[in-house]
Amino acid sequence: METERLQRDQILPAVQRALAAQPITDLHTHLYSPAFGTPVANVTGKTDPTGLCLWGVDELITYHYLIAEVYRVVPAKVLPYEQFFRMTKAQQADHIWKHLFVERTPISEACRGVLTTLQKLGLDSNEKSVEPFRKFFAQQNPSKYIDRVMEISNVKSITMTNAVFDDNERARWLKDPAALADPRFRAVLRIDPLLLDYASAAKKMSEWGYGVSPEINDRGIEEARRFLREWIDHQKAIYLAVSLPPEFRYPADPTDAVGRAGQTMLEKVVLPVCAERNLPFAMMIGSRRGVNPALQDAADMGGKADIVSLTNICRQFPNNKLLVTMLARENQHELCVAARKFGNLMIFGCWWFLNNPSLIEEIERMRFELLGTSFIPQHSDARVLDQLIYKWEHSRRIIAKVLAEKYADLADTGWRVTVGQIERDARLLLEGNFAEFLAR
Ligand code: FIX
Ligand code: ZN
Repeated sequence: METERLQRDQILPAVQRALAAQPITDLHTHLYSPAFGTPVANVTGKTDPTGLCLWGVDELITYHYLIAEVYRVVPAKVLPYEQFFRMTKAQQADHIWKHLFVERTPISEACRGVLTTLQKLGLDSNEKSVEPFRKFFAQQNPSKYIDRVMEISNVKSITMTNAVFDDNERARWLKDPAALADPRFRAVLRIDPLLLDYASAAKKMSEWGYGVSPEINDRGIEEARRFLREWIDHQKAIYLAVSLPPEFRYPADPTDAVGRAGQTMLEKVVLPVCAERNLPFAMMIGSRRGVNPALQDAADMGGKADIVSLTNICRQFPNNKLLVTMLARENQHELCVAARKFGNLMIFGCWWFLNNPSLIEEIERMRFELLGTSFIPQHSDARVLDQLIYKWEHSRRIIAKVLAEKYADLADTGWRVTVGQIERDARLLLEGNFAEFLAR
């Protein structure tokens, strides 16, 4: 069976089966293990209002994607932003459920995601209120619930985003790092301020005891390297990461002092430490922060970024491994072409506003055509644990459709398409390419 030629009508079901059976390594999420504290009411009775481990129906419904969407329906003139953010989580969820799920049809991808998640958990989403769902979630034990979500979504490894300049998160890492260890979760050292706002990063590093000054000098560079090395060890980080605006340029404009400080940190601190530890550096490029700041986490949008800057980095730092995703649809083709030129560039995911069926389909098709199977098609970016269920269910379905078309095209040439090949490719796409890139 493994090596038998599949008939045309057997291809799609075989691809769907292989992708469903393949355990996933999710390489970029904003999820945390329960040891980071959970604000969600649960059977253990232990809650932590500033905890980072988010799960459950109120978190699902108040996802920042849905906050943005409810403001299209009930504008700020009717419900001022400050008033919304002063409401409790449950009140916010009730407001969103009423306006997006009861009084309108929940067609958008973010709305549909809540419905898929509830369905896969065995809940009927046809409810006028959130209350019946709350009862189900209040009975869960967070750690066991994580196992259940991972089983339903077939995610075997969750990669966190650990913002070292975030005071809440940093305090938790310093308190008891051993207590944070959880084999289901792996850490990523996220360092945005170091590249985007050197002045404030330097101030913090200096307060924390590193010999870093506002003017960059040799000692400061060595101390910033020490800071990264110590935190890589502390978190056991598997890569370092940054999210960059569309305006990011390498090399920076000589008149842009902030950009030049970021360039020095990139060239002299971040990339050398990554190379020395053989860790990838992830660049997520194209996020324009705070377009409507009153929307808080929902305030950001995207913009077209500069591919030449990326190819400059790939060329000048051949000993660095770069994991890259770009937010603009307009950047996707040139990003694929760049990946053909540089073996140290691994492209991943359909990020944020691209994580919609129509765009995933177009992007994956283009990637298969330009790169074969040598890329990482998706990551979830889940902020709420339960979102693993829908983000992966929806993406898997599209990847299967596109991949099956490609096998059918091969079958047309007389090539023998087999289950063995399909399973090998499913492993590469959902787990192997990332694992091999880390190990390379
Ligand atoms: O920078 C990032 O990692 C982004 O993914 C997030 O900041 C963003 O808010 C998000 O949740 C996108 O899906
Ligand atoms: Zn993210």
